[in-house]
Amino acid sequence: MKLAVERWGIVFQNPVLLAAGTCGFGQELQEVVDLEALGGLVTKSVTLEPRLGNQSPRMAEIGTSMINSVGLANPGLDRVRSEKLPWIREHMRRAKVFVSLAGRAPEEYLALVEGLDKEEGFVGYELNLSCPNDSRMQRPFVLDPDAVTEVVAGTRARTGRPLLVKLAPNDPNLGETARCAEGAGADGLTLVNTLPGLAIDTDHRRAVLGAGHGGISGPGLLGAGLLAVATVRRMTALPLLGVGGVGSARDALQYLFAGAFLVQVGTATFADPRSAERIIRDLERWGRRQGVGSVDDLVGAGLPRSAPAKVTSPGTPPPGARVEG
Ligand code: RRO
Repeated sequence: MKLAVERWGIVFQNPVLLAAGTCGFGQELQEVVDLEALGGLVTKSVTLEPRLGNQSPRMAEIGTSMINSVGLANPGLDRVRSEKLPWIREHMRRAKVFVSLAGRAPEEYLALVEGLDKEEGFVGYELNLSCPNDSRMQRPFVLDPDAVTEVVAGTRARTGRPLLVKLAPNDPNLGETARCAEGAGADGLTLVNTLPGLAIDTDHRRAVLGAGHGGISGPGLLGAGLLAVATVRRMTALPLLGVGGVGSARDALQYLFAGAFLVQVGTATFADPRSAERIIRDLERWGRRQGVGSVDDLVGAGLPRSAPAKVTSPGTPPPGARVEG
C-alpha cells in the first residue's frame, strides 16, 4: 500500500505524525525515535514569551488513559527561532513539521506568525485554540466563534503556509466551529485536543494534578476523537487530522475511515516512544494484505459523506457509524 499522502502541495511520506505536546520539538526524542521515518510532527505549542508551566504533578495515569495539566511550558518564540528551528532544519528533512501556536489574546497568534513566517524548516502552523489548561483564560478560544474568526483570519492574512486549527472534543457546536474556521481561511482541522477532566487522590483527598483539573488523553479519548472527525467531515470539505487515543494501526485506520487523512500519535509515545514507527509498519502490512492501493483510498471509507440524518454536534451519534478494520 502506498503510504504517502499529498495535501496543500506537501507530500507526507506516510500519514502518521507525532501530536503536539508529546514530542517537544523533535530534538527531545532524537535518541529513541527515528524521526525521519515519520510523516511528521507537531511541535509543543509556542507562546510569545517563555512559560514555565503549571505546578507539578502535571501528568498522571488514570486507568489506561492519562490526564495532564502541563500549562503550556515552552521556551517562547525567540528560543524557538534561535535554537529549535535550526535543529529541525538540520535533522528533519523528510518528516514534515507543523509549529503549534498558542496565546491568551488573538493578537498573540498574529505576532507569532509574524515572528516565524520568514523562518524555514516547517511546513505550516497548527493553531492551538483548544488548550484546556491555561488558568488565566476563562475558556479556550475555540468555544468562542468570534475569537476563532479573529485568530484564523488574522493569521491567514500573515502567511501562505497551511493553517490547521485544533478543535476541542467538548465543543457542543463542533460542526459550526469547523465551518467558522473554514470561513476565516483555515486549510485543515485537527481533531481533537484533550478532554477536560479531573482525577482525585483519595488517600490525600485532593486533586491529583497540581493545577487541579487537566486534559484527558489516551485510549479513553479515541471514541470522542473519532466521533469529532466523523461529525466535522459532514460539515466541511477541509482536510482533517485525527488525534486522540491512537495506539495501534487499527486505531489509526479508524481515524482514516472516519475521514481523517493524517493521524497523530500522542499519549502512546509516552509508554513506547516507538509507537508511531510501529503503527506505520503495521499500517503498511495491513494495506498490503488487504490489497489496498493507497492511504487515500481509505479516507472516509468507513462513513459515507452524505448521511441520511444531520449530525451537528458530537453529542449526536453519526448514522451508520460501522467501522471494519
Ligand atoms: O500544555 C498543556 O497543558 C496542554 C496543551 Br497547550 C494542550 O493543548 N492540551 C493539553 O492537554 N495540555
